[in-house]
Formats: sequence, structure tokens, C-alpha cells
Amino acid sequence: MSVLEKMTTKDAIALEDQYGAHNYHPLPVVLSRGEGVFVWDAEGKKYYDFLSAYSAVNQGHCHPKIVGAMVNQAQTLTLTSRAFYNDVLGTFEKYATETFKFDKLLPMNTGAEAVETALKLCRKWAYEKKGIPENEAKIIVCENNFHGRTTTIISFSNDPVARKHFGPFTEGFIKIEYDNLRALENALEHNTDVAGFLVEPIQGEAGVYVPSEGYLKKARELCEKHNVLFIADEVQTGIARTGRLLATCGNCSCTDKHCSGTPEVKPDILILGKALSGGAYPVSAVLANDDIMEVIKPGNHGSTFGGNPIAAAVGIAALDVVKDEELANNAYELGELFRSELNKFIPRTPLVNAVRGKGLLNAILINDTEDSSTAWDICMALKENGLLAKPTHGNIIRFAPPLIMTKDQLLDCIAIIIRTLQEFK
Ligand code: IF1
Repeated sequence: MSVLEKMTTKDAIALEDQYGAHNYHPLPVVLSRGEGVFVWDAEGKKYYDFLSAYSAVNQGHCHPKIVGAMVNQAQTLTLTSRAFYNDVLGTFEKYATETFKFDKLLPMNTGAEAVETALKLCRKWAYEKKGIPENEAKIIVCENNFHGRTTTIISFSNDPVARKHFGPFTEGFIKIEYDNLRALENALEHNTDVAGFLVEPIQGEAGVYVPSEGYLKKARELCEKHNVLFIADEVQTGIARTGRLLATCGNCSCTDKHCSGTPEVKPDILILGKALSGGAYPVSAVLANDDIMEVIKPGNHGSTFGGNPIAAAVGIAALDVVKDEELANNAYELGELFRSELNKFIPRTPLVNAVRGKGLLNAILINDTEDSSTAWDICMALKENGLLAKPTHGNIIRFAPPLIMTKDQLLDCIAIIIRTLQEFK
């Protein structure tokens, strides 16, 4: 059988079911093509993508500029390993560090790898710069965090499904409540040897939980006071998703498309992934200034694929698109429209309790229990009506379309969502 043979939805699902590990429970839709804000299934039905591969496809599916850069580089040089230099990585590093205003970048591939890198960097800084005794460094993390799937990262998760039977776990983490400055202050005051504080500017997996106004800024100040590194995991919130280039840019009203904003909060360590490539290729990175990054010496850390020429070319193109198409501004404006339109509708339906989010990272809270199937059933109905979204935590539906969406398309999507909720009894 040719691997290129056209597949029906039924056949594709049956194949994955038989030959693939069952580590996911996908919506029963098989996608075979994507362009911009749209995807098509195996039978040719067209959908609005309202997940964007969990915010990796911010620039839209198969963006010609990104795909062009990828194909061009793939035909020239794909991989050298870091045993040798390649002639694209430096340009990407310069562009990304100038864009995000850090001295240096350490390239990796996946979000989890970048989080691991940040944790290692933070620990090494703590031993070599802060003077914490060997093996004593602690990193403060938040309850209900999601930072990836590696053994160390799940060591400080509190999701039983992600953790159970995967121990023993990595030590050295202190868990505190998210969006609670008192808890952070307590943890900083009552623990010695704290090296860092790892935080998501908005908790995505927890259900698009936006912290209180000023939380990140004050948390950052507390970290500074205690000489603790503030580590922002912007894997999901970064690259214009929340209406700013970074969620830590806060409420900067800057409209200059070439400005990363005067950040409300400047992290010591910034973690990026997902949309750093526009979803074309796995590209992640850790950014920091020299006083921190300089603790990493040859042999300390690396990856066969991290910083490869394709990743670098794709990363440059992906950031170009964000700037050229002013995706942060678009996400900001469409996000305001999305929430205001849904807020007009919500009082008229018993099905939805609230909409929340920032920019185009939003969620609606379904008026049912976490173990109910209502959110799943709504997503199935949305699928029938031509819009793809996925529930999280049973009763929350995340809405995160590509940021290249137009206002008319968004209004069309809002109409689909409202019509679907109205049909739903
Ligand atoms: C899956 C969630 C989203 C992330 C943050 C690091 C990573 C992620 C803040 C790791 C990844 C993904 C992973 C994906 C589903 C998705 C997800 F629901 F699981 F939590 F987006 F909300 N930091 N999030 O959100 O990045 O190693 O995956 O590249 O199926 O696990 P990765």
C-alpha cells in the first residue's frame, strides 16, 4: 500500500488506533490539508481551526513565507549538528535576541526541552553565581502548571494523569498557588537556596487562567528582591498570541510593529516554542542575558537538532510574519471583539458561565461538572458546524484561532459558536 494513498476518515482513525500508542483522545476528525485559518478533513470538509495546534500555528497553516524559507533551506542544508557551525543559526540568534531584547539565545526543538534547558540554566547560575551549596537549589513553580512531559517537568506537575506510575521524580521544586503573591513571598522568605520562579504568564492547560492585574510585575519584583531568577514559560502565550509580542509585555499600548513593547515584566529567562516556527517545524529557545547565559560552557548542554539550519531559517521567517502582518495588534483587537460579542450572548444561555482570556487565547466555561461530557459534545457539534476546538479539564473549551484571522472571519466564527450553543439542548 502506498503511503500517499488518499485515506478516509474511518481508515485513518482505524490505522492510528491499531498501530499507534493510545496516548491521546483526539476529536474524531482527520485533517489532510491546511491553509491560513482553515483546515480540511479527509473528505474535503472545511473547518475554521480554533486550536492552532495549541498556539503553534499563530501565523496560520502553511504560511507561504515560512514554508518557502523551510523548503529553500531544506534543499540547501538540513543538519550539521553543533559539531560544526552553520551559516543560518547566527542570523536567527541575532534576530531573535534583538526582537526579544536579550543578549543570548540557546536553541532547542520542543517546548519541554526548552523548559528543561531553563531549569538547568537556572540551577547552574544558582551554584556558580548565587553561591547556593551543591544540590540544594530549589525552584518555585505553580499549582496546575503545564510545562511539558519530561520526567523532571512532570515531577512538579499536579495532574495525576500525567504523573501516575512515572516516578521516581526529580527533587528541588516548591509548589505554590498561582496568582497568589502572598504564597510567593512566603516561599521566598521561608526557604533558603531558592534559585528561580517558573511561571506561565497565563495558565493555558489549567483553562486559560489569566492572573490578576499586576501579578507578574509584583512577582518579578519579589524575585529581584530575593535574587531569584524569574523564568517565564511563554511557549503558549508568546509570539503575539495574547495581543502582545509576549504576554509579559503586559498592557504596553505600543503599536509600533517593530517594537517588542516596553515590557511590563522582563523575565531573567524567557522560554519560547510552538509559534517560534509558526508550526512548520519544532523550534524552541531559551533567552537570557550574558550574566546568566555565560554559565553554560561547551559540553554542558545541547541537542543534535537544536539550532539546525532549517529551524533557524523557519524561525526567522516566522518572526518576520509576526512583525510584517502585525499579528500582535490583530490578536489584541480580535480578542477584544471576541470576548465582547460572547459576553453579550452569555446572559442568554444557561450553557456558558463565562468567557475569559487575553488576545486570541480564550476559553468559555461550560455550566456543567468537570466529569460531564457537555464540553466534548459541544466541540462535536462545533465540528459539525465547521469549527474545530478542544475541551480542557472536561468543562472548559479553549478558543485559539490563528492570529492572521480577519475581522469578518472572526464574526463568522462567533456566529457559528453562538448558533451551535443555541442548537444545543
Ligand atoms: C500535549 C496542553 C497546551 C506548554 C507550555 C511547555 C509546553 C507546553 C506552557 C511543552 C505544551 C502543549 C503540549 C500538548 C498540548 C499542549 C497544551 F494542553 F497540554 F497543556 F497548549 F495547553 N510550556 N503544551 O503549553 O511544549 O514539549 O509540547 O513542545 O499534547 O502535550 P512541547
